[in-house]
Amino acid sequence: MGGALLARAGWLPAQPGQRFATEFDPNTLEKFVDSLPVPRMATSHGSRPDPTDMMRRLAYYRIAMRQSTMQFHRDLKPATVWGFEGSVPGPTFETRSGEGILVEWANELPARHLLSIDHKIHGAEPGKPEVRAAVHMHGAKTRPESDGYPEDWIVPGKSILYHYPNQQDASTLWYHDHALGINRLNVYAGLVGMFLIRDPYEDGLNLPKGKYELPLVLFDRLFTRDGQLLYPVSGDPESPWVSEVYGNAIVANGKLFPYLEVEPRKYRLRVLNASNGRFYHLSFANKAEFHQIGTDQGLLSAPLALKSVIIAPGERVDLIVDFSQLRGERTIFESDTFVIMQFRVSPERVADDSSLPSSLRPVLRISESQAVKTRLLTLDEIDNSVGEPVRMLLNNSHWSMPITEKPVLGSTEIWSFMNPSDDSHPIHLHLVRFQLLDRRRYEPWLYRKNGEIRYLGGPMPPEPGEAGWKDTVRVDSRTITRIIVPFEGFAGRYVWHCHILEHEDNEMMRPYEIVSEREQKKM
Ligand SMILES: [Cu+2]
Repeated sequence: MGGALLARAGWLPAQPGQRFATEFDPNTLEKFVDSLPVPRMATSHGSRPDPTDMMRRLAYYRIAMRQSTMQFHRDLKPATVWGFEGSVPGPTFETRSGEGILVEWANELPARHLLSIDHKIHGAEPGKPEVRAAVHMHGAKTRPESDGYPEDWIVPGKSILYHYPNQQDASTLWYHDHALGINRLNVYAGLVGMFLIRDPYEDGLNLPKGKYELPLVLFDRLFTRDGQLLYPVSGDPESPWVSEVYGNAIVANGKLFPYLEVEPRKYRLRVLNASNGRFYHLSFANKAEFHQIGTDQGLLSAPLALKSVIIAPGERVDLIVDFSQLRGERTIFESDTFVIMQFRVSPERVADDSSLPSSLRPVLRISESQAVKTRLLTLDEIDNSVGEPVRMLLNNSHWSMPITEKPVLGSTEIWSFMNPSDDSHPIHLHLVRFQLLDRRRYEPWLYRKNGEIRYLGGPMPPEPGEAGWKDTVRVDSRTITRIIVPFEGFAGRYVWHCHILEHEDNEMMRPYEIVSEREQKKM
């Protein structure tokens, strides 16, 4: 793994040059005094006609983005946050595959932003409304007009109705802001929530459910002495953008160092990395084994026994943790040197009628021969004269340049991401699910000099926990990472981007367009 990935996961200190606000050290707080909150479930407000079939009606939800206050810890003053329904994380949606829903996203935020906007960043130029929001359902197969395209932002006082058809397998999706040029700030302020899709196949596996199934939304933050969110800025007031943000504490479901009382039995933890830039290397302090059963887009073919798991921003891991061997004990869930939370296992024996089946859901590997096209796409960091990053690009292209990636609806392509940088970039494609083919180390300097690709070793297969359906993939430092993507769903304009939000906001995002076969013939 590259040094930057290790730094993100917490093995190494943050890189020099980043202004690391050390105003307040959350480690001075007493740990395990707040119980882990579980976000409330989103509730529908009746039904509305299905926009694709007026004879049918769909459950209708209205979710407002609001400023509110919340306590991240018993001994911290309430912080001003922006949350869906005022809560961070927002309410969890629980939906069924094949049963579409409608969500009216309402921007009820104040007119002034909570954090410092960089008006030199594309999309956030002077004259643009300061507060804008676009809600993207990460991992959802939606029509382009419901995808939360970064330019489809709405201002306070406005709302927009999105349709989620849920024509996809059971999976752990999440929703968050995606407004062009300020998405990193809106998400940091708290605009994240979880969205679960269930289906009969998954129901039949008898996995832990009800109070034994928990979302675990993780993000890191910095705080001021009085408990407010602190978003670091560069030394230049004209362009406050910083290339990466690392908090000095990890927040779980909205609390610092929470605890959870559990029974000695199996639990299902649906873990989301909603951090702006930090990677986690999750494990239990007592080295307890757990099982990974799913990834971004649903179940793996079989449970995977692990003692630790890496999760990059935007990714999800679905875990089964069996506390039956830990009756009466306490164990800490951590990411290297960072304490996340404590589990307190009750001493009384309990019956556990849930299962951890030996096989889960078949994941048919897509053969490379099915790909009709291979695209080589570079991940680029543009530095200033003193080597500080000033911008990130995909394929050396700015957001506003003409669309160059136009896959045909129903076709399969291989996208090869070439990453010459020292950073690992988690790349996310909207609309589609894909499979990771391999990563291969290569010689970046030679490529820069004369365009020659010289590999430094053979292809590395996906890690077993990445061998399911993905929508976000780590393109590790100095590798060419290849994914195979069936472009299924809808024609239209979507985006692909790095999920390090500081990168995404500063142009490490590009539109792509899925064209129908008919349009393709005209081209
Ligand atoms: Cu990136």
